[in-house]
Amino acid sequence: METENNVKKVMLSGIQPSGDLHLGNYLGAVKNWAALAEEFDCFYFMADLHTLTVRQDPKEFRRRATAQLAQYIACGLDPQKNTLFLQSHVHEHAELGWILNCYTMFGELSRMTQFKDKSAKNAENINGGLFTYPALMAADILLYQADYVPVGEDQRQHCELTRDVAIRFNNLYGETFKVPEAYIPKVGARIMSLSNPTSKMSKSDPTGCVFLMDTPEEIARKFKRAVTDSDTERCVRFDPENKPGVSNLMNIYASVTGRSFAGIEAEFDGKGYGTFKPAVGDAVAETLRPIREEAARMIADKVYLKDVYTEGAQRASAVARRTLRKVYKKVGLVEKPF
Ligand code: ATP
Ligand code: LTN
Repeated sequence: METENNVKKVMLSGIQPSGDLHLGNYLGAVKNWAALAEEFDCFYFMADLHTLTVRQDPKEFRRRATAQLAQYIACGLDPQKNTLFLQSHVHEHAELGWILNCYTMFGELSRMTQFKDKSAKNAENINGGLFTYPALMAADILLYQADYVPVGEDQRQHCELTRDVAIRFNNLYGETFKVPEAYIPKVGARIMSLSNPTSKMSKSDPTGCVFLMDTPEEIARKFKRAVTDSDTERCVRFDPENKPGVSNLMNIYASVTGRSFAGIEAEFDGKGYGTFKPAVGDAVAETLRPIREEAARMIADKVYLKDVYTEGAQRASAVARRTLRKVYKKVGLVEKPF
């Protein structure tokens, strides 16, 4: 039996296979996950049930889910050290998701900015799932009694709602869920689109997006074309308010090279945007090259990927089942006989 002191804290996160992974997903999320495996008990999944809130082409959707798994592994997530799985393979997510829907308020859901953004973008399909999405996300997290949820800045609001739901449930029924915390990096937490630096780089808006599977040539082209600012000084200086384009590129450069903003300003002092943009492109292409090559190798090996997600779902389900059983008991559902 493990004692209280030697049990590792739990990390958990997921990304929707709603498009191919991009630089924002990598710098804001996945890159930071790999380093956590020794210290924490880590669960990472493809949030495929969440992706159904927006209409998908079934064939393409299926391809992306396992391609994303290959990209997780290529980004350094060792399947021996991390539990990697598809959300839809662990039925406890949908089950607890329903129950938590009944403990999440209409007013709370109405305030979510992701819901507002996505309903503005998909005005013809504002479905119930899009609205109640955060209750399923709370279930994803609470099933594993997660301590920390490593995500980018845009997911902070959903993590806060998860905490509120957990606290509400615990107050009603006694200690059931661990109340989790968002774990947000300082640099890279919000990468903006290269073509529109005031909106975030996002899978569902591929313009201005650098994908992990882009070739070095594509990456170079995208950075050369990156929108910079129309200020007159044209120098490389971090000032997100007045120079959003250059500041975004600096954030990216800092994230891939580990340099400070002051160091970057010194490096490009007097050199202007024409030198800076290709330098950022080169640094990004070199960072992504090994990831792209390894992911491509794994995407071709379907048997291997299936072994990984089968084992991952089995391990995840064993943990999720325990929490769900506890919840059934607390709310008064009859214990499952199997
Ligand atoms: P979608 O367009 O489907 O909403 P997305 O590209 O916004 O997708 P998500 O699946 O919502 O990506 O996010 C996956 C993870 O990547 C989350 O932890 C999120 O915070 C992080 N992330 C997404 N976009 C960025 C970004 N531009 N900068 C930093 N982190 C990001
Ligand atoms: N909502 C997240 C994806 C997501 C998630 C989660 C992240 C679904 N379930 C649980 C962390 C923990 C997004 O859109 N990025």
